[in-house]
Amino acid sequence: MVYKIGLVGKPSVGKSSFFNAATMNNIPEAEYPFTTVEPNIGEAFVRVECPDKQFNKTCDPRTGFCTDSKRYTPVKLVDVAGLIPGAHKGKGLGNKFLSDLNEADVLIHVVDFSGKTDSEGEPSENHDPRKDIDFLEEELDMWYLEILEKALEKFEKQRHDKQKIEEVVSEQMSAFKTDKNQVRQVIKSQGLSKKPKEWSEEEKKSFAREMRKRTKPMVIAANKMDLEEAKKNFDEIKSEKKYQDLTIVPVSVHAEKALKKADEAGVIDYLPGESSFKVLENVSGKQKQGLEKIKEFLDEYGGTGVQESLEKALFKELNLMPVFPVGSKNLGDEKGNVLPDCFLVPEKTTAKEFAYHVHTDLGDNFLYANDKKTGRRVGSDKEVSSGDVLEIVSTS
Ligand SMILES: Nc1nc2c(ncn2[C@@H]2O[C@H](COP(=O)(O)OP(=O)(O)O)[C@@H](O)[C@H]2O)c(=O)[nH]1
Ligand SMILES: [Mg+2]
Repeated sequence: MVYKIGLVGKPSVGKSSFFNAATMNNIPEAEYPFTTVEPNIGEAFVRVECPDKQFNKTCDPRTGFCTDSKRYTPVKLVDVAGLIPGAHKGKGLGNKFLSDLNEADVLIHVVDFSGKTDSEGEPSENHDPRKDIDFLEEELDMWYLEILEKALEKFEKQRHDKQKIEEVVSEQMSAFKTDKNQVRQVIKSQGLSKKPKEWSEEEKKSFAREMRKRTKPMVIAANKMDLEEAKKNFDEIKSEKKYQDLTIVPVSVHAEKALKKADEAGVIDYLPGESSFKVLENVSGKQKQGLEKIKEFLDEYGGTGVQESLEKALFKELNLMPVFPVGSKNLGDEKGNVLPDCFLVPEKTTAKEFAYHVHTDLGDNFLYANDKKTGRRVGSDKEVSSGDVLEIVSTS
């Protein structure tokens, strides 16, 4: 499966620009709301360490690409329509937004840290980015709350063959990919009574909030960090207790785009996500100045933040790890391609579950796996590790 990352946020924060920079497509970007009406789905990449070097080989990726053992592995990126306050009531493109959102495994909330756009995405000065961070969370929480209330109504109306509260709620919230165990855990963690009738408004809210946190993991892309005003906001918010638990990445989508364009034009050598680039041609004037500014930015933040946002979403928020399935001969498939595939799998995936990720038949007929790095046999229940190279041996 290819994971899907949803780009969310109010209009004019740079979602489409981010999408373009990460996918290098060209769709409209502008300073007016709702440029993006249909969700745009594109391919972006996350970097993982490729094991080819350890085997003294060069890999032949079936998808994505690999440079110097940095394997760029595909993910889907969705540029979701801009969200404005009240979306859960269907304001703006609210309902459409919410249904697109359901399809994303993880979100990147793009926030304009420069404060130059107001809550609705119109030009402004000194807008507080905290408001945007808070509003998106609240908007999502309200949406979860509404669904919870429907579930509570259903629960109270039951007559015969009563379902448990966690069953009713998890069914109602199935679009969030939850289950009754998770719902039960959340009820417990919030210290809620066994009788939902007794839940106060506050308790319902805290339940909704906790469910949202667990089912919609999120990275905050603090965008427009190339603008003077953004730095102060960033430093302040980063050190505030209220925002400590959030994953906030400093980003300049403009810098990423400029570097990719200069790389394409052969002016510089730049690999997405790197903290530096090499100038290849004699540059002068405006271009030189522009590149110098970007260099300063990279020196300060260690990258443009675009790549880091994608990678934090998958590796920090979703806790995924790369595992490489190979055939029996020379780390290749039947055509002789070396390390052709890279799968991203959740933590605690067992060898047999991994086999199912690769192919249902391999899972059904699983015997054991060979760990190509250690030469050891791996049993079905053994958990795989990040960077494993596994040959799956099956009966068929
Ligand atoms: N300074 C600066 N401006 C940016 C950056 N990213 C996007 N913008 C500008 O913000 C405006 C809105 O961008 P757009 O991608 O259309 O936002 P969307 O409505 O969220 O999709 C455009 O004028 C972009 O050029 C950035 O990294 N730095
Ligand atoms: Mg847009």
